[in-house]
Amino acid sequence: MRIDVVTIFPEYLAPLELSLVGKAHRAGLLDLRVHDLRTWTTDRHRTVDDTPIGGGAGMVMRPDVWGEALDGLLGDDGAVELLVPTPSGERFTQRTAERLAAVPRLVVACGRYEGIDARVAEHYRARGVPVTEVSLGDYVLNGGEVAALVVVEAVARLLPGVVGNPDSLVEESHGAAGLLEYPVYTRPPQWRGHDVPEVLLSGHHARIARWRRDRALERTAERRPDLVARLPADALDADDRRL
Ligand code: 6GU
Repeated sequence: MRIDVVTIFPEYLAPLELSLVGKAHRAGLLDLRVHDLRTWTTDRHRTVDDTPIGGGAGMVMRPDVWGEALDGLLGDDGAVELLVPTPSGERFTQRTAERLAAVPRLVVACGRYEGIDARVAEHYRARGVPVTEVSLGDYVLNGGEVAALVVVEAVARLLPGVVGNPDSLVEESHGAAGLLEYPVYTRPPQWRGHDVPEVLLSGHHARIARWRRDRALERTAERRPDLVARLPADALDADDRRL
């Protein structure tokens, strides 16, 4: 998979060279390219923004500069999707990450200031490019760069070969079960007066699975009642309902 990220702060994306994503990049599992938007400016001051038409605070990113950048990167590749991080986007979830992991090419356009002129998304949609505006959650960041880090990491770890043991992807929070993950423990079995739950030391696999399921349900009900409400009708078995 190829991901191009366009930003006025390419250094912001440097952490993508670390850890699993960096390793995937070096191994050729992920073709990741970070571009400086100012490369596509033509004026002496390399201007990327201007005042909002209609008035108001802040600055808006100019469509002409973004147009030059995106024409080049999107080309006429029919298999590329444009992703625009913005607090006014649709919520970015594990389902979004799963969908994007199956797209051969992504271009992530990081806005700053009050955002990118709305005609940019409109223009590429009209040209047949799938455009998705995504938000991380209900709070405001200074620009799309942190969201680009989040999107690249969430998507890259789903690509074949990136996470060493693919079983790690099966039981995690926001996975297929629609529940948060159960609590996990390692050695030592006693630490500062806190014991690892007895059942986990029992070697009884069915009882361990039941205990983990109960804890996942309990935790989800407590912390994320919205997720319990959205479970499909057949998601709870007879044992689950005891809780
Ligand atoms: Cl994607 N961008 C910005 N600027 N702020 C956000 C966000 C994105 N998601 C939540 N807050």
